[in-house]
Amino acid sequence: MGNRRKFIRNSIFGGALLGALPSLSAFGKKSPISQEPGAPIVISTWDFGKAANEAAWNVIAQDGSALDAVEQGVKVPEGDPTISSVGYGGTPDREGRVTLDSCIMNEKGDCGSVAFLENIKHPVTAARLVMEKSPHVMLVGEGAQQFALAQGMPKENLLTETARKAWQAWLKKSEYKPIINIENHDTIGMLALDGKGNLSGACTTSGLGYKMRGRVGDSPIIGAGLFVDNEIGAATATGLGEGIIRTAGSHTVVELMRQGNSPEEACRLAVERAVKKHPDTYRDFQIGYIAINKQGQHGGYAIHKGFTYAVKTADSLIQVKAKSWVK
Ligand code: SD4
Repeated sequence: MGNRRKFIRNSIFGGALLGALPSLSAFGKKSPISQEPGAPIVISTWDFGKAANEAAWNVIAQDGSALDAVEQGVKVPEGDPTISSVGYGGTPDREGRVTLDSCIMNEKGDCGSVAFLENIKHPVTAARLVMEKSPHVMLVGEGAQQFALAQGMPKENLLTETARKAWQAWLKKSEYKPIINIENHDTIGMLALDGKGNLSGACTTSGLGYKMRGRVGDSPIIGAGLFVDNEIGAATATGLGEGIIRTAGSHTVVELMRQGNSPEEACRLAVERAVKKHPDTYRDFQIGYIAINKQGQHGGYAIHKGFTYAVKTADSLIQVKAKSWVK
């Protein structure tokens, strides 16, 4: 076994032991333990990324693949009814229906996606099934649901009582506008680099609260909400999907890394592009990107303050405050 591989194994299993100890929390600081280039890492958007990263790390620590890790990781917020922006318990559309968007992509460039999907609690698993069991990349709406059911996924009601009551209160005014940073209960995008040096990513959401029926955001769009290129790096997005799609956000971040930019610089330049594309409106909405490169370096950047992401390595689990365009 080569030195690098040995190091990776040791750091993974060292990390598994450390996992039994309380998580290190260094909000807003760099990782207290520097990583060997190429050592495994999992990052994901917002504060709920921490619990999701732990689940993903359990896969990586057992020498599992980045693909399995990101699926298991994002299933945590998908299944949590208290999180109002992903999966079960998600905020419905303006007609009171929970419709989910999700995608997944592996190191080979294989990808799968579902959009406008109803009554399936784990859309990321449906997206993976599209990737692995269908000849297509993307299925939407009824067809996506039919496919998920045919693959053995259960049909479930995803509208919780809390979400139903909030929707009914919203109906009284029916004012629709994006709320900057809907603090820490937004889309989860997750990226992982595993012990074999492979990258994968997943992105999953219930989309903008009280969106128009049929609206699909960036999260299930490969290249917008997520992009992985195993030669270079991976990126994922959160925030106003329309702005992310218009600038092919995550693909742009990966291409900027290909040009030699660090993950943070690539995210900053992609945010700058979105800001310039929306000169009259960018102050009213949030976009946040996170990225990792092949060396396992990570970075993030957002239009506005308040965007955080969680970083898990063998030695630590930290929450990072991303820098922002608007200071
Ligand atoms: C969307 N980007 O549907 C997603 C959801 C999100 O703030 O991140 N909302 O546009």
